[in-house]
Amino acid sequence: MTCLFAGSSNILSAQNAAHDMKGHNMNMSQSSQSAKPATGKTDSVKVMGNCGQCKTRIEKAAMSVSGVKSASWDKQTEMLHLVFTGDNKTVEVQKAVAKAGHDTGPYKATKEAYNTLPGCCQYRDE
Ligand SMILES: [Cu+2]
Repeated sequence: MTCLFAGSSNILSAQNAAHDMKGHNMNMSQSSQSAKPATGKTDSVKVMGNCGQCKTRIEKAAMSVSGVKSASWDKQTEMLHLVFTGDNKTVEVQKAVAKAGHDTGPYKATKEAYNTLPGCCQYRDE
């Protein structure tokens, strides 16, 4: 009973509000300030890989870089999502990841590093 009553009174006030808006042309200034996080706090980079083992290896390499708060690699998109404690460490992360055997952007794993990967993780078509 209280629910019903509250319900109908809500509808009434909603109608009133709509009416008010027409009359007064409420200026709800929607200055859309794009609330982007400060640059360097997070980043995403493409890292080549195949499987769950790759994920573990890539994330471990990323986490070994100081200033990296969290690292998460998505097998489907092959994107490594990074969160930093301070400055952007993407380049350092990419170097570490390449050293672990995974190509990322301009940083390529050396043949030696690549060859240490288990067969299931060898993502190159050769
Ligand atoms: Cu793998």
